[in-house]
Amino acid sequence: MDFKLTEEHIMIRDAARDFAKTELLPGVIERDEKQEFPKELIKKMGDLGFLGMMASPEYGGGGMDTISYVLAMEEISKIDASASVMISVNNSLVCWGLDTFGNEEQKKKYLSKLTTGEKLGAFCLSEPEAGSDATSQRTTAIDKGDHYILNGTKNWITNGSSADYYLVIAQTDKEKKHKGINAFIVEKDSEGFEIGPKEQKLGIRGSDTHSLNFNDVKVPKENRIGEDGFGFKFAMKTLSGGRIGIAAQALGIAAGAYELARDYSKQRKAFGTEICNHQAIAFKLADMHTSIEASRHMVMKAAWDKDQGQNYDLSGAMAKLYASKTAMDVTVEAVQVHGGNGYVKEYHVERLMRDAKITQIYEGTSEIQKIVISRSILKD
Ligand code: COS
Repeated sequence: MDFKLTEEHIMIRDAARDFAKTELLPGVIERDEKQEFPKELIKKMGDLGFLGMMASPEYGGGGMDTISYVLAMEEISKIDASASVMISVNNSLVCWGLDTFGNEEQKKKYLSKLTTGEKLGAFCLSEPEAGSDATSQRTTAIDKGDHYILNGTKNWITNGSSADYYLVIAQTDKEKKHKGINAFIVEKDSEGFEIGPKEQKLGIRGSDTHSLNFNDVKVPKENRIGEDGFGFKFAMKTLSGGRIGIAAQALGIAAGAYELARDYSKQRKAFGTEICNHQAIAFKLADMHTSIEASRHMVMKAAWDKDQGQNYDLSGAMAKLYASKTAMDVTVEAVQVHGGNGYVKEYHVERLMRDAKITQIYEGTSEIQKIVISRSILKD
């Protein structure tokens, strides 16, 4: 066993840390308030290689391992979870999905632009009545020979209005249930494609979340990913890796809140001494640090499994389940350590607490992770 990061890993982690501190920290409170994320910042993330970290270099990707990706996700999430969800969706759902399952033409045409930030991607699985129950797709994709016609609505789509290319999951043959589902690449300017209202969210408010409508959208057959009926497997396999990214995001949110609470406790005085000298606070910090360190080990293990070509469904689900609970618990305690200051925006911890909640919901709720985990441990 080797717990030591390589020099390259340290370099990537430090680059992400610097970027988060210099580019993302200024303005993070305003972006949360205004619910916006400027295009220039997305471009900068692309220029620095954060949007296509793991994708193949021949298509403009960074060719990095999953460990590098989770290290960057952690650092960026410490400061701005709205930025890190864009990075996560583009990297582990869109780019990884296309790199792994797309054909040569699709990779040349779409992936090579998504890895560099020239174009942004979105992943469209959830629907008003198909969130956790993902096989119940109502969006239809009717086979018309050389093209499909898409109709339906997708909900809570990250990068909803800012994306250029959308990976859309839809039902082609209802009789075949999940084996009749397909995945498609849909371009933003397709006729009949409409961006719905922006969601007013509790957290990750800087990220751009919309519903999307498909009204007789014509999608060429060459934009289907994989064989006919591969769409549900595509979604499941892609989400399995996505969950490692969200686990790293949760870890970062927790670690960011913990670091703020630790530093605050060393300078804030009460009853004649810094509050970290009171056991009530010191024990909170001990608990926070311990659960963060445990989450970090789980996230790294899942990333390592993926890099080793081992199955990571179980380790990824466990990492997400545990790290997202840690994010929730730690951010609540970080607000508590800050007292009254924790409840106001300029101390950042209240935002991190609001941001933490989504990590227990998206890319599979905690309850879904428990389904994946229990099925996996009980199957033999
Ligand atoms: N990798 C590859 N294939 C997978 C898979 C995975 N990780 N998980 C499931 N599958 C396959 C199964 O093998 C099965 O295929 P076969 O019939 O060929 O064997 C098929 O998918 C259906 O699987 P299953 O019968 O287990 O489907 P369920 O309806 O019971 O649902 C869960 C399985 C709950 C795990 C799935 O619906 C899920 O992950 N839901 C949450 C979706 C989600 O994350 N939503 C958030 C959207 S993104 S913000």
